[in-house]
Amino acid sequence: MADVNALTSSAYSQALEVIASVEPRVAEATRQELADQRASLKLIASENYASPAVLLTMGTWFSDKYAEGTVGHRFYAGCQNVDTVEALAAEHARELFGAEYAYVQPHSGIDANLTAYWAILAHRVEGPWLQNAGVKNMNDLSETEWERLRNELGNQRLLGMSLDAGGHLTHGFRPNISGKMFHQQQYGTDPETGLLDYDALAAKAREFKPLIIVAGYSAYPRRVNFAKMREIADEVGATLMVDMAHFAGLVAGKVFTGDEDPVPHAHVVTSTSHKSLRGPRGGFILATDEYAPSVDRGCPMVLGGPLSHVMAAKAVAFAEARRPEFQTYAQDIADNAKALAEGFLKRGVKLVTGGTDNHIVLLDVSSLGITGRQAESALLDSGVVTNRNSVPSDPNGAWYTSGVRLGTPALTTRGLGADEFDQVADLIVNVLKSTSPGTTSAGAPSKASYVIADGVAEKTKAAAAELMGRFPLYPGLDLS
Ligand code: DSN
Repeated sequence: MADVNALTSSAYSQALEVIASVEPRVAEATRQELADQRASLKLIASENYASPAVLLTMGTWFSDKYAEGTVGHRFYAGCQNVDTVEALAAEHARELFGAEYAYVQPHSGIDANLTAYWAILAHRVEGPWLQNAGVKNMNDLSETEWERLRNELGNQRLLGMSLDAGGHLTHGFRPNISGKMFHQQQYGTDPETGLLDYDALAAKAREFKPLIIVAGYSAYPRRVNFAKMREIADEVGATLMVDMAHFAGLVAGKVFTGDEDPVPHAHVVTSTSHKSLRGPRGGFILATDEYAPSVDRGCPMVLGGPLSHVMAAKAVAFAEARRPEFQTYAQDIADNAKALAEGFLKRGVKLVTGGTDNHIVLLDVSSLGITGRQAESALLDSGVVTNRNSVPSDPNGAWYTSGVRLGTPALTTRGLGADEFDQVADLIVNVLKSTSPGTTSAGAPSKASYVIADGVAEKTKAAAAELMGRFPLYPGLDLS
């Protein structure tokens, strides 16, 4: 078999020369991005490193093709090759997740969620309303009827997990469009344990009677019982939508099975392809056959033209995730998160929910006397890339925060194991304990500025680069 590393090296070296011939600064930034990603500890829970095969698939002339519509049913001519890659991506997704139907066109997780919301509204509200009115085509509605339908669509209810409990902006957060297009209510976590309180959620659902219950999270470090969520949805007549963007890799890799696998329990599942699933940047939707025809209308009713080059890369990534080694990878993600959490707990750092059983570890840095923003900045100076995050009922709000979210998918891809994640915890704790709040230019206490004890950032940066040097990113890829 060909030496993939050598091929990748020459492919990228030559590609960068071609780019440099037009705009050398873009070629240089691209080289620098690789150098930076190679040297730093990437602990952003939603990031990963896609394989060279996935990355290379994105850089082709599929980018030049319009393909609005669906496979075999396009609004443009000449889509035969797009049909091939879109059908392949959908087939791999269905097989990988055991889904009845897959839609691989969404450009991102937010696009996937918006498409899913409109599909559910179309299936549950618009379709029955039109049928009731005896109207086949929306364009045949009188202005008065149209106004009534719009009111009906605009008066639906959504129940989702609150942002500070770990939910996503698109799960009904008021400033987000999802919090404006629906009457929304939010569920949270138990104030004592930080864990999802299914009884409180069920009580809220009974009272609020939402059309849609959204499950899933972007900063909750625990597993969810989707069978229980479906029971609650069924009891109140709601559609259960699960946003698995963060943990799709753990579902694909069979770490989350049975009640923890959303696919058999939800009506509609949305996801991204680039987080723990390790594919190209993009989104996709899985659904039961019942919801498929409405989801299929995503483009051009909600989405712009599909990114055919990214759909091709999704097909490659999903094929990779169907290999047995992906299951080992997914289990390693969860094992490494446990090791990382243990590393913090034994060094006295507080964790939201007291630990993890997925890929996320959420540090509560308030007891260290700093904000999440100060912690994030001090860590970045030290070669550790993370993101600040709210903790439940965060006194510092969503901008400064009291938390730092960490995730293991990326560094697990580089091959780090439990011992190295313990070392990572040690480096982070040392930086955080060496950081103190700074002051504003007027001398007032600041939630943003910070002071790191002399030499700590430099020493940590060197240790991070040394550790990363032992686990090279894209080994063999030489751009010199
Ligand atoms: N930006 C993603 C994350 O970091 O979790 C969610 O949108």
